[in-house]
Amino acid sequence: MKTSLERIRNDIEQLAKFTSTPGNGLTRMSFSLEDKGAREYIKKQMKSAGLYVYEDAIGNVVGRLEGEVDGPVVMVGSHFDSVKNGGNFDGQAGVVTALEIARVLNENSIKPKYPIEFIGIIEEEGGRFGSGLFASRAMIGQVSRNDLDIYKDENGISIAEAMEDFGFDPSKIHEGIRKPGDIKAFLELHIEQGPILESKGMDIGIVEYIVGLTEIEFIVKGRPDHAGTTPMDMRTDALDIAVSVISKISDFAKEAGSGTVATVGVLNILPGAANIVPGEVKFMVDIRSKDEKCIEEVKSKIEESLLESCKINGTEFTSTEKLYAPPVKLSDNLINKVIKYSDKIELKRELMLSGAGHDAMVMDKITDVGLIFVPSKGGRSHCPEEWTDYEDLQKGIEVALETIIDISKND
Ligand code: HGY
Ligand code: MN
Ligand code: MN
Repeated sequence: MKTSLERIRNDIEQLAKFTSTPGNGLTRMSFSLEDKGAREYIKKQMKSAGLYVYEDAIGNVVGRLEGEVDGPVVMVGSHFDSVKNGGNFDGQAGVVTALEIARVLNENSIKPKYPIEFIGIIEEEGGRFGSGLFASRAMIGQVSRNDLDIYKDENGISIAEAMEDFGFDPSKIHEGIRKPGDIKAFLELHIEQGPILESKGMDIGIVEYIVGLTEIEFIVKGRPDHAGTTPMDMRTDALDIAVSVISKISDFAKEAGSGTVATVGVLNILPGAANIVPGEVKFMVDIRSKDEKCIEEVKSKIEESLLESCKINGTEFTSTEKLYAPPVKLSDNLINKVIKYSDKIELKRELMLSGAGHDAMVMDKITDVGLIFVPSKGGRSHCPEEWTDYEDLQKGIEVALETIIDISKND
């Protein structure tokens, strides 16, 4: 092992301190105080690994190691924002991978042919602004200046305002765009967030496919009325209408097959008082499948069911797709390299489908992408119980190190 277990453990433990919910998992929203703390830690580690450190126009933290040629960069990293009350490894494991690779290259004076960029990516979860895969989508030019005014947090602060507060100029967002050809390859290490590797006794997962996903916001209009004086047959209860559809969504997913999943993780009732008939209900549906047709099938069943229920109640609904990412097949070139180095280190490996979305699925639009999984204890993630043994993380980092050395030294 060329990497240091102690440094890996220390990175995870230090990063875990930058949370707004100490004692109840990791909560690190983009452009927040916690972001600031984590960002400064990452920058400090990058500087001490001899990198040229900068923040791009999107707000990502980047450490750069020059190569012999001024060619396309090899990029390695992951996101450093989190979900609410999440775990210490989601995204963070991939950032620590980048930091540790940078340190090993530095202490062994390894000079690559191609420049390497080690990146801490913001707003992958969309936890603050409801805009998942934000920074990677911005990197490939899929986020406009106008979007920065539209995406808002629960206090109505837009990404543009939050960026300005942080010292970034939202009008310069386009300067963070990477064109096809700018990046030679993008490698991400991530925790599996599922039970497969642990249950099969595997050391690492090599991702072949990432499921497609959509996140849709539905708003059902009702009529707020007095809960005590309004007879049941005179109500337009937005919650009644929404629940009559929400209760069918799990079956819609099962009927679609191909491992399709659907989740309602957000449900807001307005005005939100015990003695007022719900006047409006907002709920978010997250639908994922390796088959795009299944995603479409579940989405249209929900909309048809809502249309019917609203018609019966003389009301209406709106649906807004907040995020869409099609399923992707990752690069065979990188899959084969990760296989080669897993075998060299004699690790037990498994080719996999990722049920979680990752920045890798967006970067795939402009470059070859590789995604390495390390086991999650009990398959748990997006919760304070999320855990990966440091020794397992280190094995994955060793494979990532060998892969990065290979692709940054060879054409
Ligand atoms: O939702 C996801 O799959 C990822 O954690 N953003
Ligand atoms: Mn996540
Ligand atoms: Mn993640």
